[in-house]
Amino acid sequence: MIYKACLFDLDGVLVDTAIYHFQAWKNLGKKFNYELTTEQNEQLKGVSRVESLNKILDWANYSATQEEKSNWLIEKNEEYLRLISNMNRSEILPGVEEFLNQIKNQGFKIALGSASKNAEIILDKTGLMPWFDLIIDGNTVSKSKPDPEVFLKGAEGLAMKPSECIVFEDAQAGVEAAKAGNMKAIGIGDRETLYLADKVIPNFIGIKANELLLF
Ligand code: B16
Ligand code: MG
Repeated sequence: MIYKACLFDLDGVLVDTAIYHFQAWKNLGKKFNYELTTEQNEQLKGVSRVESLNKILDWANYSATQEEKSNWLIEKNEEYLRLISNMNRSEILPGVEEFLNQIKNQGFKIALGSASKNAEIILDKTGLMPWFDLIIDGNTVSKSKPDPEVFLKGAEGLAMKPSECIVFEDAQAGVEAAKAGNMKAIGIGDRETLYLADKVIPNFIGIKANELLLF
């Protein structure tokens, strides 16, 4: 099988924005006297903004009005944007740029497949944008992972068949989305959590693309 495209999740794969999402949600939790834990934050990875708020309100057992919810989504995002305003190249996860260089040189098309509506801002701030042929993000999709929409749109936008695409994901829901879309999935993280992935690597440090992308 010849693979021609690589589709990357953003948070947890290329950069670690989870710390900023956590900080912003924790601050918001003060409004309804709720202290979000690091374990709960894990469960918010890859989950859209509105679904994240719904989960947190469930955990807090707080029944919010529509108006509260709309205001809080805006406030959380304002705080998140403030927190990421100084992001720069140093926050690209180790080995990522070297890996992107390798696959670009090997002729792979590269797309982003992220749930975040702030993906372009982050790619701009970190200098990752020039590697990407296509951005599919929270502004382009209507269904959240594990629905395969984000990756199927990526394949379609690159004019590739799903079977020609390899997805890189750190969240279980993202790996499920890739498999549901009939794509190969490479998990970034630990094997226990990402057991549905075709391969799992802890990070991109020292990874040889020609070996990893052999299936
Ligand atoms: P935003 P990914 C996801 O990014 C994050 O993991 C998740 O925690 C966040 O809620 C979601 O983006 C939406 O982000 O509020 O910026 O639209 O992992 O899909 O790249
Ligand atoms: Mg992620």
